[in-house]
This record gives sequence, structure tokens and C-alpha cells, in this order.
Amino acid sequence: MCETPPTKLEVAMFTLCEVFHKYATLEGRKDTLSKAEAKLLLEKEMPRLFKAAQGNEEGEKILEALDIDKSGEMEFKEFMLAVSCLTCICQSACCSKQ
Ligand SMILES: [Ca+2]
Repeated sequence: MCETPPTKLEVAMFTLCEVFHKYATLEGRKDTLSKAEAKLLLEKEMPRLFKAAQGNEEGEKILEALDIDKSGEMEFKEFMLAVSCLTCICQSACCSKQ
């Protein structure tokens, strides 16, 4: 067993798993996000992004785009791809300010 405290990156990885699981288990399949679960996750965990998408059709388009295999449910791999893409956009925005 590792005795050192988890690193920031390890905490971030565990947090991603926990957040996905928290919302995926709310209804239906426990290992995927329905559209309602994905919307709630966006609203609660990515409020800035959610706010930016409100008031137009972008929110629905984003959710549809994230459902890569068009199953109607977002799997963990699709969630991670979405978070990775959004993180890259954030990183680009941060770097362009320097
Ligand atoms: Ca679910």
C-alpha cells in the first residue's frame, strides 16, 4: 500500500471517476449518463460551460456531440474524451493570456 498522500493529478483522476459515477447512477443504466444525467452533471459540475450554452441550442448540440457512438447514453470513455477536449480548450485559453 502506498503511504504517500495522493498527488494532485491522482486526486483529479479519482475525482473524475467519482463525479461520473455520482451522476451515472441516478437513473437507468448505472455505468452510463443519460441525457438528463449528463445535463445535470454539466449544470452542477461545469456551471460556467453550462451557463454559456444556455439560451440557445448549443447545450443540446454539445450533448449530442458528446454521445459519440450515438447510443443515447454517454459512456465513461465518451465522458473522458469530452473532459479532455474541454481541458485542452481551457489550457489553450490560459496559454493565450500569458
Ligand atoms: Ca445512468
